[in-house]
Amino acid sequence: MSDARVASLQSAVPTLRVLNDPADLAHYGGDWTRRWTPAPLAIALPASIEEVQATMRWAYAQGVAVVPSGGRTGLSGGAVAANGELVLSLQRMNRVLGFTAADRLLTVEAGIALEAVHEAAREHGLQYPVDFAARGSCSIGGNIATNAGGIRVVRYGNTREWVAGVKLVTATGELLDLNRGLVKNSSGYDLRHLVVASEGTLGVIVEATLRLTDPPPDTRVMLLALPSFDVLMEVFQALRARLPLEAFEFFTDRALHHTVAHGAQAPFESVYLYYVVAEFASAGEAGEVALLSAFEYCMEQGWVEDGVISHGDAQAAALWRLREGITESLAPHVPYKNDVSVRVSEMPAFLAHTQALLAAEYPQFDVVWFGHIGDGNLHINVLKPSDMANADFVIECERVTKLLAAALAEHGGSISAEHGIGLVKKPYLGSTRSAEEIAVMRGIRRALDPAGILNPGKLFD
Ligand code: 2HG
Ligand code: ZN
Repeated sequence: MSDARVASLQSAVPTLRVLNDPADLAHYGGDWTRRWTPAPLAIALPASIEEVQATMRWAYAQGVAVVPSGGRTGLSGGAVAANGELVLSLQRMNRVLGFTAADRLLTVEAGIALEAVHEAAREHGLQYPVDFAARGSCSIGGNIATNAGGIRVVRYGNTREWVAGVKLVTATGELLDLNRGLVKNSSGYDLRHLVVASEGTLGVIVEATLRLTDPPPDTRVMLLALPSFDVLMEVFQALRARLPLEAFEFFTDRALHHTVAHGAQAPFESVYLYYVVAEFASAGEAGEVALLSAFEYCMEQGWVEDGVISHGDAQAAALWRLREGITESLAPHVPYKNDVSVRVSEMPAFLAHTQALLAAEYPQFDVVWFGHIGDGNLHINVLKPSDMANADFVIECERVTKLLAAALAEHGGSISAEHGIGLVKKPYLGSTRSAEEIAVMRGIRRALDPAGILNPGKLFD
């Protein structure tokens, strides 16, 4: 049956590269969650918009479900194909298509890696400021499909702010050219923004036009060890008031434990409860004076237990590794991930509430907290005890997520800050969105994909 379908696809789109040997199905059918067993029908690797359109026309006519696929670095199961879907990988559509200096706009195919976008922007003396650790593997299409955030949101905002245009192939194979790089366009619904964070349920993103901006003149990185989260929030406000903040990230002693065990260099002789990695734009002597005086101010308040400011790129990179290496260092421990957000002002209360809750209910779990302070975004990774079976661990972690969802409802937060809902958080969407809102979302999905063939089962059923 599946062979007949693959043959039918191949004859409908003769130029399309189609893979279906077991190693490719396993490779393209999963993502970084590694929770579902990949079982796609086949993998389509189009090289042009026309091939994407022809593939969608075939899928629509045949009633075949399609999973749009980028770098598959997602952590919510949004790109998993475990039910005989056709994976439509944008991997071969990874070119830079053009740059216009007057607009400061870069047009790229959706399968291009985030890091390649950074490089292309640099070649024009500009920057694309969305950035995070998966930059080398993730694709811009996936970034848009999840409204990816990362480490510079406090200064530059999420991916959404930088998308000036999107080309989308619909479930029926039509091509929509949304917003076309315009700055002002008050001509009805902004469908481009609907596509951002749609997780592959409204169409296949094939091309994006991205805004670029000036890079900071020079940056310096600071690592601080702090005694408590309340102090950390004081430091955040004091530094933000005094310096041009580019990033303000935190992690706990447990996160440091894992990155050091994974090969990172311990920054200080002692271990402390909380750490901040902050980056600042710093130009010339005035920048240096402002940096030192802000640092001294924090010391004088008695907030800082230990601290260091980077001198040179190598040291800055080493300090960043302590934060950016966390996900990789946790991977061997089978982490169950939560990616939540509350208002920045609500973070201390939310953290105190949930830390106490988890310590009381789940003392056996190693829970690793880190994230993006300036964005109110906490990553809560629960690690599997080595003597616990995988299936039991997942059941326990779903309970943890239920506790978190209830706490988030109380604190006015969201069950997904930047990773998306996918399969992992689908049962908890209702803790963040009202029933009426979800009904509107379903209606929008039906309008764009009446047969429900695009990424079915993701976001909501
Ligand atoms: C990060 O901020 C990423 O490093 C990954 O969003 C978070 O691994 C995680 O839980
Ligand atoms: Zn993050």
